Parts: sequence; C-alpha cells; structure tokens
Amino acid sequence: MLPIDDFVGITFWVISVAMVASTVFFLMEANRASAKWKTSLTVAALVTLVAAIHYFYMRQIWVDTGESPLVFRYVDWIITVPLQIIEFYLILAAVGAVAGGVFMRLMVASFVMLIAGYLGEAGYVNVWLGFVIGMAGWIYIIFQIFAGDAQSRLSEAPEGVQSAFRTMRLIVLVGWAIYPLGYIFGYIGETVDAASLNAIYNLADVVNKIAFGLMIWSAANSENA
Ligand SMILES: *C/C=C(C)/C=C/C=C(C)/C=C/C1=C(C)CCCC1(C)C
Repeated sequence: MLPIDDFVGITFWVISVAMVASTVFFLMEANRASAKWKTSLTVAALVTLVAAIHYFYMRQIWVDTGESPLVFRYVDWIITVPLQIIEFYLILAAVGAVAGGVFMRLMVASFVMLIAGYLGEAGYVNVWLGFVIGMAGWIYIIFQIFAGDAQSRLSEAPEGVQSAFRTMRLIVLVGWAIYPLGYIFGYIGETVDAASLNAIYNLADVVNKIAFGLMIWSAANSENA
C-alpha cells in the first residue's frame, strides 16, 4: 500500500499515471499530425510509454523497501535518452539539415554519461568520479547541440523547426541539469538521501519526458504544412 505521508511514493504514482496519459495523447496526435511530424510524435509516445512501465515498478520498489529503484531508473534512462537523441535527429532530418556524425557523437556521449552515473550510484566506482565523468558526457552533448554541426545547419530549416530545435536544446541544458542536482543532493551527505534523490529525479522526468514531448507537439502544430 501507498502510505498517505509518503510524498516520494505519491510522486511515483502520479507520474506513472501522467506518463500513461501522455502516451495516449501523443499517439492520438501523431495520427492527426502532418506526415513529417508523425514519427517524432510516435517517438515522444514511446519515451513516455517506456517511462510509464518503469514508473510502476519503481513505485513498488520505493513503497516496499524505501530504497532507490536504481536498476529500473537507469534501464529507463538508457532506453529513453537515446530515443530523445533520435528526436533531435528527426527534427533536423525533417528538413534535410542533418549530419550523421552529430547523431553518433550524441549517442556515444549519452551512453558515457549514463553508464558513469550508474557506476557511481551503484558503488562500482567512487561516487564523485562517476559524477565527473557523467558531467563530461553531458557538457559534450551541450557543446554539440549549441556549437556543433547541428547548429550550423539549422539556419537552412523553416522557422517552426528552428524554434522546436532551440526549445529542445534548452531542455537539454536546463531540464537535464535537474538530474545532476538530484545526484548531488542524494550523495552529498554522510548517508544517501534517497528521498531527495528520487523526488528530484522524478521532477526531472516530468520536465524532460512530458514537457519535451509537448514541445514536439507544439512544433508540429505551429507548422502550417
Ligand atoms: C528521460 C530521462 C532522461 C532525459 C535522463 C537524463 C539523465 C541525465 C541527463 C543524467 C545526468 C547525470 C549527470 C550529468 C552527471 C552524473 C549523473 C547523472 C547520470 C545523473
């Protein structure tokens, strides 16, 4: 059972439901969207679907043990983060402004970021070593999307796509920053603060999965094509 004073447990539950609802919404809207946005909206739905399944399991682990559902958390991220990198690719590919090299670099950097974070949290490497390597991966991604090839090709794209891309990369800069904050708050003390860690990661997932999908949805709607 979910106790009424278990704030983190309740966020797990509410977010599970929000992920399911978002999945239905993005799928229905994919049907309605113009051809070149359909795949992007379908991928947005996959992100929230994968997250919904993991959230149901994560909530159960949290309620039963009071511990971080570490494995489910990272399995979820290792599936959903590459899907979001694919979103970047699709947004740019929709206008033919895409460079394959950027895509591979973003993929590799996101794996480095997540694997380092996992090894740190699971105790296989020093917790701050994992953090530093994870940060390096994230900073590399930021550099790629703000200053790399993707950026220079963007000017060829129509305004709707440009603004979708700009908003999505703002999410990677600001929204993704919530995750390392969760890590810091979780591990800064003598003992692991599992409640702060999970509350902050949960908040981050709402921003980065549901709001991220809504950005794509709004770009699809702003295009008159
Ligand atoms: C849907 C899930 C998403 C978008 C997850 C993103 C996760 C991150 C951006 C994690 C970043 C981390 C660092 C930048 C430092 C090391 C620890 C991590 C893995 C929490």
